[in-house]
Amino acid sequence: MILPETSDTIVAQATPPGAGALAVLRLSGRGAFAAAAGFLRPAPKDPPHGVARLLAVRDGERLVDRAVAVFFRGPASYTGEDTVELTCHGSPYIVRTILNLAVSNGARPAAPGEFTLRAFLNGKLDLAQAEAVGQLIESGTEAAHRAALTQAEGGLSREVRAIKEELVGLLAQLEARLDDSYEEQPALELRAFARAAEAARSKAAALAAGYAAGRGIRDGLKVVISGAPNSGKSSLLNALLGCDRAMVSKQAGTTRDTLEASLEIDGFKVLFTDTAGLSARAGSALEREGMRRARRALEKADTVLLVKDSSSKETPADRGAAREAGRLAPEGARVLRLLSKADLSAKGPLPAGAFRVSARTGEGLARLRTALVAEQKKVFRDGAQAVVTSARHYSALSRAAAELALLPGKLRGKTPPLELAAEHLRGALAALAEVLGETAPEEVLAGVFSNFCVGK
Ligand SMILES: Nc1nc2c(ncn2[C@@H]2O[C@H](COP(=O)(O)OP(=O)(O)OP(=O)(O)O)[C@@H](O)[C@H]2O)c(=O)[nH]1
Ligand SMILES: [Mg+2]
Repeated sequence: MILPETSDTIVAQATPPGAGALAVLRLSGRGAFAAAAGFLRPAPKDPPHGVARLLAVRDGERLVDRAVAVFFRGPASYTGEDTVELTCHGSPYIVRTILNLAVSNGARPAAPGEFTLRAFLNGKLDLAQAEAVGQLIESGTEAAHRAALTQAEGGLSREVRAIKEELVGLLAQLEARLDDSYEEQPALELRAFARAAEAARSKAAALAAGYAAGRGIRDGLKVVISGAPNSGKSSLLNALLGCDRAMVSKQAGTTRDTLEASLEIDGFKVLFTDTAGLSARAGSALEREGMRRARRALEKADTVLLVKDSSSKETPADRGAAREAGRLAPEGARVLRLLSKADLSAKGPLPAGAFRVSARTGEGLARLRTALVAEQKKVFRDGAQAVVTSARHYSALSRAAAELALLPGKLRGKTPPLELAAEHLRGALAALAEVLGETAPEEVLAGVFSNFCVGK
């Protein structure tokens, strides 16, 4: 058994540890009301649903605190079970004492995410929604919050369910023909069938494709600043951040270690990495190590800012840096060309897609900031649509799309192999069901909920 026992009554503090004005504790399970009645006075008998009452918390005769208690009768609660929420004073001693009282009255301490796990197992949420609850708590920017909230409210689940329903309809058509030994069914309209399957495939693929932006929305967009030595990379980082974060000097080879700094742009988290300049001839072992780290950073970039000093002619180092960026940046990463130190050079025609920037005057920085998050903004443009932010969902949706891509090959010829087509449909349905947790194995559930905090 990987998942915790679900018939017990559980208790945990829902607010962060440490002293605070107030703390919230939660009990859930068949024995939740009885456990609470063991230490609340006057002991609530048959308490009304969802009504807040101020009660005394007593350890035997001793008064521990006065707490606001709310009783929720299952299934009309977050977990779907009988639940008690207690708001007490936020002293670690009071909280510990109440937790002990709950345990001595029949509850056990909850595991991480166990309340939400129960909500999932009791059908209050599907798995995609349950995962979004964890992301909602962690969301630190407006965009991450919006993506998590849409998913928690069932936005992603609705889209996945719609694709599933279409596939179930298609599978039924196939199965009717496969079972049809008396040939009572009219022949399958292969073209219309293939069109419907393609529509479903493209919806699954489009959702999966949103992950490129979705991942950045959740974890922050990784922007790596690269280029030849002395091209103005560290100055650019400082100018973007508006503070003196990285060392700058007119000597080439100033930056050795990679340096990270995060910034919020229009509600999106952006993680900048300043790197050592790339040049063909590294003098010292330290410089070589710096460049090795710079290359490693490039391999993880979502976007590369390729910086070229506009006040000097293109050098072999500039060309080398451009080559390295193209070679090392992951597939799908964007490379933005920046012509730096614009204040020192005459305005000329810009290569397509390039930016003129100056760390000294701030020229071009606003445009650059906007461009950095433009892709992510696009994802949200159509209102509250679902964005895939989890690798698990991305993988399941990609698998569903891949299965459906194999369908057309099984719908051709005089006697198309319909049983093989049905297999691909079943494969796609199974992958989609994983997103919602309908077929998720215990290890997957355990993995999802172990990332939660205790008390959620
Ligand atoms: N006039 C002007 N000078 C700049 C600008 N940006 C950088 N510089 C100067 O260019 C030199 C190099 O700047 P850095 O920011 O250290 O360049 P870097 O690319 O980080 O250099 P390394 O870390 O050595 O690879 C410094 O003397 C800066 O003051 C700019 O926008 N305008
Ligand atoms: Mg530098």
